[in-house]
Amino acid sequence: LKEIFLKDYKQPDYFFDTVDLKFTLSEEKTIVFSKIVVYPRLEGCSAPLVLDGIDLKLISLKVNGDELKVDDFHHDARHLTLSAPPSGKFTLETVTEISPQTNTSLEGLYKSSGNFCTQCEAQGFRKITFFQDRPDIMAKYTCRIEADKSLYPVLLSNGNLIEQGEIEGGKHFAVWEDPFVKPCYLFALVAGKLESRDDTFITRSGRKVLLRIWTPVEDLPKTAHAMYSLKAAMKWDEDVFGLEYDLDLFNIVAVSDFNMGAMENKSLNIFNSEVVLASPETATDADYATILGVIGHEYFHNWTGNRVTCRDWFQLSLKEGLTVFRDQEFSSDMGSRTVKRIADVTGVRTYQFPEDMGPMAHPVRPHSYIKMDNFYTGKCRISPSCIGHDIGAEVVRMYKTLLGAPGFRKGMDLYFKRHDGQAVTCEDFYSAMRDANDADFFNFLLWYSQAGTPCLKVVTAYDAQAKSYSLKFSQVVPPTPGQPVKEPMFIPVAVGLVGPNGKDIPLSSVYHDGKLETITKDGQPVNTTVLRVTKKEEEFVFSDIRECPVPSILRGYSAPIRLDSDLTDADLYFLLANDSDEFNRWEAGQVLARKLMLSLVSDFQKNEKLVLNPQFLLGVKSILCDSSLDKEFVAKAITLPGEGEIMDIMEIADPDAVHAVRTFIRKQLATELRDEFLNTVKNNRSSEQYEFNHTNMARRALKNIALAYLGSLEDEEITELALHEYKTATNMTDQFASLAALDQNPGKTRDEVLADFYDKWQHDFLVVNKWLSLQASSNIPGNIENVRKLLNHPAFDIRNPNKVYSLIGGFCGSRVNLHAKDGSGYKFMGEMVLQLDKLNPQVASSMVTVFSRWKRYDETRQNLAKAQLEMIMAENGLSENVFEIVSKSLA
Ligand code: B3K
Ligand code: ZN
Repeated sequence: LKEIFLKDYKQPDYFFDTVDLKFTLSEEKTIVFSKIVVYPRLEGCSAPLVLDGIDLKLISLKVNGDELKVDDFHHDARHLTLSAPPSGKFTLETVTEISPQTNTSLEGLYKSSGNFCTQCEAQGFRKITFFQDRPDIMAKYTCRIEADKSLYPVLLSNGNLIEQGEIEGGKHFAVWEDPFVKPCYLFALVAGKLESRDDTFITRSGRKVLLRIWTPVEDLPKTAHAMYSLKAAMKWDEDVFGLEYDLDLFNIVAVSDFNMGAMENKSLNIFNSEVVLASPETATDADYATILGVIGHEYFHNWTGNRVTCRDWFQLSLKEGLTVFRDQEFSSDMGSRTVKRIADVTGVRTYQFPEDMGPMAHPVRPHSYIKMDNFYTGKCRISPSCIGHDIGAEVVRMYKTLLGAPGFRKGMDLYFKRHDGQAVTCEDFYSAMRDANDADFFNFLLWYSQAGTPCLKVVTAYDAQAKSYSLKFSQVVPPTPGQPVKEPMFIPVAVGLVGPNGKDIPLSSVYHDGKLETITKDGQPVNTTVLRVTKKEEEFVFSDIRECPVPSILRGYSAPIRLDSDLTDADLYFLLANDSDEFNRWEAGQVLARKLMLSLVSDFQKNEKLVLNPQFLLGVKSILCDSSLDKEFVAKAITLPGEGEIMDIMEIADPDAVHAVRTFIRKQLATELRDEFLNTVKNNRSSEQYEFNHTNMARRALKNIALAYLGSLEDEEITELALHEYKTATNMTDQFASLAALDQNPGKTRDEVLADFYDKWQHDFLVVNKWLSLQASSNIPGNIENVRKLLNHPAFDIRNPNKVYSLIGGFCGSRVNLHAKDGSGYKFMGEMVLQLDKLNPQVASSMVTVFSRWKRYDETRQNLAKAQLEMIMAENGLSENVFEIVSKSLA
């Protein structure tokens, strides 16, 4: 098992000019014919040509039309090496046999529900044919597909359809030509029984683009929202970045077996059906929002990823960070910016920060990897709504924070001007941003190379006499594997000062580094300024501040760090009520909640009686009852930080205490605010037809969080209410929320309503997955038994990633059951990882991640988790994916 290092990157000795592929698909095997025009990078090159190839049967190998002699090449389990290729340009023809039918890894060419499809990123193309499987090999492709016409009436690949017709024996063929150069990870092929929803989009220069979303015929009605999302994304990219689609056809195919969310193959995006299909009856608001974001994401890759791609996989963030940033912005513009920001920051805290604290901690641009797929971080490790690389998006966001929207746009324009059609690096993006704006980014590049979440401490002081306000920053970047000592980072800190009247104090200058800096914009004072914190310790002093303000620091979460300020509870309540930066209003509530939860956790551990701080209760009440606020914002603001987030800030993570405390606070709030919550439910019911718009979604979000709080009370009136909501629901958002409210309390009603839900929806596998995941993630003590039973339920299938993420991944959602002190949760996960690894290493490795931070727990749990890791490590034939995570965890 080989570790690959960034520092070892070398340009390839040979480039590929054109790649002509032919696939003959059949039930037993698939034959892949490939004809590549190869040329050396440097004239007179005599280096061997090394091709990647895994699980391929080589049938024939020709150079310039002649079959190669056995002595002239070497073939092993991973490579095909031509020891002395001809000098100059030559053609390389291979014929290989593969077996998509038995490919359960869902990487390369495989079958899903009777249809053929591909997944090549990051390194799946080598499972299709012999190739230099690396993104800096960019070539022009044609692809001919031959298959049985009745079984596979639709044959798709990248680019334009240039020919199609019948062949004898009931077969037919299609030839596709992609006019753009691309790396092989963007190659795609689909063959099957599919129908399409068609629409058109006229680009701003007048090009008419045919848009087609392909699914099995029965799912077509559920593609309307995806089509809406696609058209919205195409328009948005033109409006915001001036980027237009570049072909006459754009295809999306939905498949039910897919390792992650979707894949941006050139003009043939392949999607996990979970992030395409939606109807009001079967999909929740959250699903609708995810679909919008993922459709946007994959579409935006056409420029950021496809037209300009990565030189090597270490540069993943070049395309993923940037494209996630773009989809975040798109969703913000389509809905509520604040709510989207809150959701994204919650994502960073839930997925990125924990990773930064564990053995897989790595910089945005890793220095090495064993299996690249392990480096797609964020939600994608555990859920099909993966669009990976949230932290990379935060880095891109910082450019925009520093440059402003127009400056950022200038940087993007220059990036495309310089690099269209190229495979480039993170520095190239950095340089474009810098050069287009003549900007001084100091040591900003450290964000790409230094791992760990920086912690920024702030000490504040008001000098009434001098009328000045000082912020003293000190930063620490914690050590991570292989990086014991860190340098201070360049942290953009957006700051406003809120006066006693609750309004922002206009700021015009700040004293820093011995100089007075003007911070006006167009000659006018500003409400928010971005401080450039670059040193280990550093002070900024605002002058002419006539009254003692409360500072609003890190507005909009201007950098992906942990902030530790000396603000008092009173300051935080003040910000919660007054901050003009809505994100920081929410954040003030979160900081208060984190402090409260931590102090109750310590009471719990000391066996003391838990008492809820009355001021916190009042804070929640005033937000809940403030009708001037956006309802979705209220829903977010009254949601407590997750259990994982609290465990992360404890010295020794204690899942039982954190769960007990979070449950206690929820129940207390529900008891004390029972009437307010009841009114909230009653006043926010849906009366109209389902619509995906912010107002309606916000109303449902508020109603359903109120119902969730009430559901924590084990009381008959509430059960009746929730049952009523369940029965009268006209959309899945409301139906599922009431089911989840009832799911909190074990007993007859819960069992009945779960059974009823299954009865209703057993024909719809996406809805059934929600049912699996709700039960699996239940905190009911001993729920592991139920989860084990569900493994044998007809609705479960271990070969389908979505089902695994729902049931096995869902189980990990219950911290108390996963970390049960009898070791039952760990044992279960250990068994599952081994089973999954034989079928699908990518899915297995996403599950094994639950063990990676075993050192964060008490000794008993450490020993139990370590035993599972060792058991997995001892297994023969472990995949590279799982090996990498387990070995790093044990190191
Ligand atoms: N680029 C893909 C992710 C591929 C993951 C490979 N294991 C999807 C996306 O970025 O949306
Ligand atoms: Zn992506």
